[in-house]
Amino acid sequence: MKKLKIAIQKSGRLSEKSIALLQECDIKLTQGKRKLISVSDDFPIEILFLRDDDIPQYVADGVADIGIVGENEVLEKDKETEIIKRLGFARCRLSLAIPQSEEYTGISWFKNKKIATSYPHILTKYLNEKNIGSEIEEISGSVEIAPSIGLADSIFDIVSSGSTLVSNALKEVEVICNSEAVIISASSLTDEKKQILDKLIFRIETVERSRGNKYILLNAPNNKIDQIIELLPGMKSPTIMPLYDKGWSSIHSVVNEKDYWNIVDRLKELGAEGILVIPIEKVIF
Ligand code: PRT
Ligand code: ZN
Repeated sequence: MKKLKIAIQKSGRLSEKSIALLQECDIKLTQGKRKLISVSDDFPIEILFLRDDDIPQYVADGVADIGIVGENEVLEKDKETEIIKRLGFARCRLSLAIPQSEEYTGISWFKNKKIATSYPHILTKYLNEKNIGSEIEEISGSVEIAPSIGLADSIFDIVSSGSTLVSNALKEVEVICNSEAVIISASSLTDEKKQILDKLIFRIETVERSRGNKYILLNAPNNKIDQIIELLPGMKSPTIMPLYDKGWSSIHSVVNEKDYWNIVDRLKELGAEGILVIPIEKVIF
């Protein structure tokens, strides 16, 4: 059987979460991440560990069928690939920043200014749209020090918490785009590979849905069941079973972590007893 080749970052901000996601999908890797290629025994997938900058090109060329990469790299490299799934991690933004001592007068501030960046393509596109003529100084790392060493007047770079800007006496003045980890795919895959990809996406969506969900069991007086099930809609509807003790029932349902404590407080007020909350491994619809 053909294998789906998936490119992930070899080492960096995306690699651990990419591997963790595959593991949560029960795709077990048989070789360490130091190896260039890894094969999973129980799922027809082959993993290529690459630099994130190279992933869009490898996917566009068909060397890899899909890849997990930051959206910023997808936009910058602008290759023939398609974003097929957003993954919600490695969130950041690409912003223009200027020295804190400068007064910002709007986007025209950048006219005839030198901007240091590792993302010249995204920046050029943006400046052209705004009709601003600036000089772009392409550098591959430590962009944030460019103004202080006199290499540029300002920068265009990735911002997450903003602390790198602050510690370099810079301020963020324009957010050009947002980014998160995404799965990209080549525009045409064989039917066989598409089927494996569909299975992988189904597993990822199952993992996403299962996150934060807990199984809850409790005993409740029968006259409070209606009010209790309003709090516990469950996946379809809660299971209710009579207890040996007349007038009492056992209720089973699913709750989400984020409103869990509020629900437990309300359940206690309604007379629920013996509340058990159990982790859920997977929720499959
Ligand atoms: O070696 P390789 O080329 O594979 O890795 P890399 O060094 O190019 O990339 P890496 O691992 O640093 O980042 C991979 C991806 O993570 C990026 O392409 C983004 O999609 C995403 N990401 C999320 C980030 C950040 N957050 C981030 N904060 N990438 C970089 N940063 C850097 C940024 O360059 C700046 O220097 O962190 C600094 C800003 O962070 P704050 O929190 O101080 O604002
Ligand atoms: Zn990189």
